Amino acid sequence: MNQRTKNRAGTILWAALAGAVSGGVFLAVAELVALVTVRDAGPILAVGSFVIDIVPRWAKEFAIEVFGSNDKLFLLASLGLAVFVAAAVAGVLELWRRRLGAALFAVAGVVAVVATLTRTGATLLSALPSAVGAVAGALLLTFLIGRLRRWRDARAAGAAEAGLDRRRFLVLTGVAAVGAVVAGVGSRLGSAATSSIAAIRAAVRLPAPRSRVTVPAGAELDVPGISPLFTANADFYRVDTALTVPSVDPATWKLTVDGMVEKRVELSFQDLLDMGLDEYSVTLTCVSNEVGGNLVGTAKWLGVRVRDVLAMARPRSGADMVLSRSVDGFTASTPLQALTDANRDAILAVAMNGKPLPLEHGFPVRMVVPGLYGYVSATKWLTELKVTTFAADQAYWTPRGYSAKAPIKLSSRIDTPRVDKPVAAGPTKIAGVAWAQTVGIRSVEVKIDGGDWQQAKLSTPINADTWVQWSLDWQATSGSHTLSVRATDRAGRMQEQKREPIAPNGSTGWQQTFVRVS
Ligand SMILES: Nc1nc2c(c(=O)[nH]1)N[C@H]1C(S)=C(S)[C@@H](COP(=O)(O)O)O[C@H]1N2
Ligand SMILES: [Mo]
Repeated sequence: MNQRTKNRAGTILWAALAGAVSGGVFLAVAELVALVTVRDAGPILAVGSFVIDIVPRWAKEFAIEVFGSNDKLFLLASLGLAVFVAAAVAGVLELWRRRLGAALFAVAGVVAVVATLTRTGATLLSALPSAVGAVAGALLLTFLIGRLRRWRDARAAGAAEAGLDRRRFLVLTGVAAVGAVVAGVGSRLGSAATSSIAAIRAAVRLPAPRSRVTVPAGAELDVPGISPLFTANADFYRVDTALTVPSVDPATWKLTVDGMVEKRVELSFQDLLDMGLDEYSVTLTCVSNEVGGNLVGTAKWLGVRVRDVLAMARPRSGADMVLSRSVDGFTASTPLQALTDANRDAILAVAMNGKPLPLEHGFPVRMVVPGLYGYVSATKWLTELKVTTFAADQAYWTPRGYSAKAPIKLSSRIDTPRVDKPVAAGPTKIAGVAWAQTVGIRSVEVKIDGGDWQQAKLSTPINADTWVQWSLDWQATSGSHTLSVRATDRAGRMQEQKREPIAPNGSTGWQQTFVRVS
């Protein structure tokens, strides 16, 4: 490579770097403006939330399958990377034609502004961070590339100032880069540190419940490796479309019950507590749970019955659905029947395992409906109950390829041993959990290799809405083994053997696991 080609390649690389730094300044300035105007209105979060709402079902399923609860981190990291790559391209374009790179920044700014304005609760002010950030990034890009040109031209002319121009460009780019990192990281940290919602939650004092869940003797089996009967809040699976956890202050929170009702009702958090709290044990399940998966958990929920709240508003005849709405715009369609049924305790929950709802699990109020998958019932950060019809309204996931109604399918899971939980030869236990919310589990059977189905021992059920634990004694011999499990509910229905995918309304199939015994 001759010197001229080398110089040219070098200049292009420097232009890309100046572009990336300008991209960083775009994001950092936006975060800084968001900190002092509208929290969480930065371009990455806004575009990220927008992307979550428009991605096709397979992409969402892929993200949950591959990244689990880190799916959002992955999305944010990809978006960040995309911004830097696009900004680097803008740098090269700006070098090629003046204003072309800046124009790309303008386009990015417009995209971010539009994405921001489509978010639930957005105001014109929410557009400010992206707009100011884009302008700052574009101005910096124009300036830095101008400097780079000067250095290039001076060098080409063999001018004495070439060295000085080079230093100027490098120093300015370096200062902008450091400034962007400091402002960007500082803004996000400042935003987290000054967000008062965690402190507000810590200060919440809930009244003592009128009734508590009674846990019968034998409700919990003592088997190493089995899922605990109650899932700790920290271990409870989390699935939602929220890129940042909504901050909802119970002091200003209110629930509106409207739509096809005789009387529109508004309740404050205190109104809800004043209705009296009872404790319920319910196993929650996500429709995205694969056979053998871990998107299922049990908690003691403290709350008031939805039917008591609905009774105040008096639903009109003809209504057959309640569309529950979150502050972030998510909605779930729940059959009115499931909420008013005297045999089913659908609740508005304010506490989970003895603590106010964790922020990620819907603080301050969420719905919990036994027997229905989370996406059609378990709305977190709840703000509205609209009494309506399935004909008139659709929930968030309905146009995205999931059924409008989705009762939980009876299922069972092997917790131990598993591929990742091998056992030693000798006496051991095969154990796990099984659930058939609202009906209850009658029996669980296990098959080892080609043997007969054997009855597992069941824990004493707390109620029909809570999973049971099961276990089977096994004389494990060294080598590889195949274990299968299937459950039957109290109505005598056996778990579906045929494998079905999670879409459109939940997976089916008997779990089979391979274990190596040493
Ligand atoms: N606001 C809101 N509520 C939501 C969701 C959501 O995306 N947004 N997801 C639902 C789904 S799909 C499930 S499975 C449950 C999960 O509740 P968890 O995260 O507390 O386990 O919440 C439900 N409630
Ligand atoms: Mo879900």
